[in-house]
Amino acid sequence: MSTVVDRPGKIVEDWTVWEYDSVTSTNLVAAELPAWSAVRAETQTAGRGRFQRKWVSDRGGLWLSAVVPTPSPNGRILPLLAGVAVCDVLYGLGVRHLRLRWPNDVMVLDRKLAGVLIDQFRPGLAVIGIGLNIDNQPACYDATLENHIERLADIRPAPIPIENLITVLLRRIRSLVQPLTAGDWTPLLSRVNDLWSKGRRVELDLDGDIRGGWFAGVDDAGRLLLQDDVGASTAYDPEKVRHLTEMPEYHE
Ligand code: BT5
Repeated sequence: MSTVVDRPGKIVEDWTVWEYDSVTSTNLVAAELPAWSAVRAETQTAGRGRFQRKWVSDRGGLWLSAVVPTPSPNGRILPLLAGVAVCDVLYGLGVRHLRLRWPNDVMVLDRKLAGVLIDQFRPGLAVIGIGLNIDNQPACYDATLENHIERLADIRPAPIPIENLITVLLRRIRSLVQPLTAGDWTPLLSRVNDLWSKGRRVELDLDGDIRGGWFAGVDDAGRLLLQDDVGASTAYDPEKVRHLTEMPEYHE
C-alpha cells in the first residue's frame, strides 16, 4: 500500500479526496480514513475484486474508494446502493443499455463497464470501491477480458474530465447513503430491482454447490431470489453466493 500522498487531500463538496499516482488498492488506503473521505489512484498494482479475484487497474480508468458510515441495520444494502449510484451517474452522462448484474456489476448489454467492492475494515464504517473503465486497456493485461468488458470512451466519445466524474459519483453516493441511516431501504430496493435483467437464467455457485434457476431480483432483506421452473422462490444470503453466471440467451 502506498503511504505517500501525491497531492494533499482536497475538499470536493462534503468529501475529502486523497489522490495518488499508484497504490496497491484504493480500498486498502481508505481503510484508515474517516467517513466521507475518498481515495483515488491513477493505477492500482493489486486491484481487488470480490472473493480475492483480481481487478485490472491500468492507467486511464477510474479507481475510487469512498468511506461511508454503515447504514443500519447492517451493510447488506451497500453493494446494491453502490451499483445504483454508478448507474445513476452513467445514465446522467447519456450512457444507455445499462443494467446491473447481481450484485453490482455495471453492464452495458453483456459487457462489464464497472465493478464494485465493499470492504468493512472497522465497525460502523464501510469502504465502497468503484472501478470504471474509461480509456484504459484492461484486455491488454488479461486476455480473458477481451470481448467481455466495456469502456466509457467507446460508448461516449466526448471525454469527461475525471474530476467531474468523481464529484458526481461522490455526490450521488452521499445522497443515497444519508437516507439509509434512518433504516428505510424500500425506495432503494425498488430502484435496484428495476436495474436487473430479471427472468434471466442463471447459475449460482454456493462455494462449489451449483444451483440453477431464474434470477428474480432481491427481497426486502437484500437476499438474492432464485425461481425454479414452477415459479417457487428461494432466497440466498449474498455472502453465501460466490458467483452468479448468466446463461446465454437463445433467440429463435
Ligand atoms: C468486482 O469484483 O467487480 C469489484 C471490482 C472493484 C474494483 C475497485 S477499483 C477501486 C477499488 N480498489 C480495489 O482494489 N477494488 C475496488 P468481481 O465481481 O469479483 O469481478 C472480478 C472479475 O471482473 C475478474 O475476475 C475479471 O473477470 C473481471 N475484471 C477484472 N478487471 C476488470 C476490468 N478492468 N473491467 C472489467 N472486468 C474486469
